[in-house]
Amino acid sequence: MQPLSAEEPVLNACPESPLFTRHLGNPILTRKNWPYPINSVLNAGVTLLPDGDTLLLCRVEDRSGLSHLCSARSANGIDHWRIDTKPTMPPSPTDFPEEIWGIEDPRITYVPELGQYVIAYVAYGRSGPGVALALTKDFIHFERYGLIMPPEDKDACLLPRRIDGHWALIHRTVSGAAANMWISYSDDLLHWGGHKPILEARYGGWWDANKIGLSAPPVETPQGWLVLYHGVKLNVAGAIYRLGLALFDLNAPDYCVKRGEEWVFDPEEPYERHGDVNNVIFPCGYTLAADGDTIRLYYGAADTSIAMATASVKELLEWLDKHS
Ligand code: BMA
Repeated sequence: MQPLSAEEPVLNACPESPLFTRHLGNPILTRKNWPYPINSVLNAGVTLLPDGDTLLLCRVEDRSGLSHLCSARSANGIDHWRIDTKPTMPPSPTDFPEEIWGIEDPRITYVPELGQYVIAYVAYGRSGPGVALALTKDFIHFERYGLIMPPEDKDACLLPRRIDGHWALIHRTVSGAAANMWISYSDDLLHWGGHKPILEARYGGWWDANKIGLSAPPVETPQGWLVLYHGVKLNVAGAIYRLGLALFDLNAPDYCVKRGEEWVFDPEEPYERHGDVNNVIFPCGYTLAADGDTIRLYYGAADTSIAMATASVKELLEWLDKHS
C-alpha cells in the first residue's frame, strides 16, 4: 500500500479548534465536481485502497431529494478525484423496501478476517432510518445483508475484528427523547444481540445534550478505541453539530474509559456554517498516514459539500487525558 505523506501542506489551523487543521482547499468536493446533476455531496465513508488511492464513498443527494452512494477515488486524497459517472450503489427498494427513501451516511470497515470491506449505512424507509450492511471487495459489486437494526437507528460502524469471538457494531438508537450510542454483537453479521448502551447524551445546556452518535469509525490505539462522536445542540436557531472524544476499552468496547467534556471540532468556516443545513460538520471516515499518527478526517460540511481536516491521534489522546 502506498503510504500517504504526513507532510501534506495544510493550513488554516483555528485557535478555537487547535487539534484540527482544515485543508486550505476546503471544501474539497462539491456538486460542481459531479459528473451528473446532483443537489449535494456529503458524509462520505472513507478507506485507503491497496493501490494507495483514497476512496470516498460519498452520500449524494440527487435532485429528487433522495440519497445514493457514489465512489470518488484520488491518489493524494485531496484533488483529481475520479468520480463514478453514475451512482455506485443506488438504493434497491424492490428487494429492500427499507431503502425506498434512499441510503445515507456510510461507514467503512476493512475486515481482514473476511478480506472484505463492510459498509454500515442508513437505509431510509417508511418507518424511518435504520441500519443496513453491505459487503464489498472492490466498491463495484456489493452484497447486501439488508436491515440489521430497525428504525430508528443510524450512525453505525462494525469494529474490524471480533471481540471475544463476536462481531461488534456500534450504532445510535433513538428511543423517546434519548438518542444514545449502543453496541450489539453477532456471530454472522445478520443476527444481532447482547445490546448495551455505551455512551449517553448529556442533558440540559451541554453541547452533546439529548442526541449523540458515532462519527468516523473508532481509531484503534494501544490505549483503547478512540471514538469521535457528534453531539447536537438544539437552540432557537436550529441545531449545531459538533465533535467530541471518548475512549473505550480495547477488549471491552462497551466500557467507556474516558469522555471529554468540551467539543474538539465545530462549524466555524463559512462552508460549515452555511448550506442546506447550517452549522453541521459530519465526519463518517478518515485515513491514517504512514506515520501511524496523522488522521485525515473527511466530513460533510453544512450537508452540502465534503471537507477535510487533519489531526494527530497522539494529541487527541493527550487532550482526552487532560479534559476528561
Ligand atoms: C443527521 C444525519 C446526517 C446529517 C445531519 C445534519 O441526523 O441525517 O446525515 O448530515 O443530521 O443534517
